[in-house]
Amino acid sequence: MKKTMPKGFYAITDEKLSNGKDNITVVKEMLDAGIKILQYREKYKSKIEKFKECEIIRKLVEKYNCFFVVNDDIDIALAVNSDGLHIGQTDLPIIKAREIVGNNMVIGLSTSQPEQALLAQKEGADYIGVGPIYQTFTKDDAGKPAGLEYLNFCVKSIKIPKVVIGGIKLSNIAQVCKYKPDNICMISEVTMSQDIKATIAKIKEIIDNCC
Ligand code: 3NM
Repeated sequence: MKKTMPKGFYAITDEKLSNGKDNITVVKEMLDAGIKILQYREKYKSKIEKFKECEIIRKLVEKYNCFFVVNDDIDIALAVNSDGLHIGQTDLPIIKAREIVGNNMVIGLSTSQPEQALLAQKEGADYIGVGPIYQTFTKDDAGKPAGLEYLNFCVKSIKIPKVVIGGIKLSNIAQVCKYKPDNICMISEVTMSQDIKATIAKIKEIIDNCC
């Protein structure tokens, strides 16, 4: 059965921005901080390295009852039986991805324009990524911010859950919260923080009242 993705803070890995720590160490800290959704996102490792990390993470998330999403690699998502797959505009179309993973896996698609969001919904995505809201240097090809205007469009016109991302920090999270998105992602604010547990506690305090 397809699991329902919880609302609230949506955590994502980024080893390059983890103060020298490896993905597994960061994931453990995030899980200890009580995250309920985790996306494994790793742009600089081989398939086998990513698969091995995902196998370890699969077991860890199980213990913490955390929803697990694999970014980009549809084969790894299937191999470790993740709860979700997150893809981008240059990956397989949603319809093809759905044919491959079946109906039991949540599929999310990154979008930054109204036409992309409308198409994602039409083609059966389970949620859309909405971003980048602000400028970010975490994603190489993030492009110019889509901004709060795009978030406003999605909140008003798109029925499937909206997962906001891109340049979101503790300092600007309140602006994003006003739109009541389903989920909020922050990568560098969390992975680069000296105390991941304390940072996530602060984030959850704010987000739990808005998502
Ligand atoms: N996707 P940070 S922006 C992975 O707009 C990713 O689809 C984006 O990292 C999108 O929280 C982004 O450090 C990077 O800005 C977000």
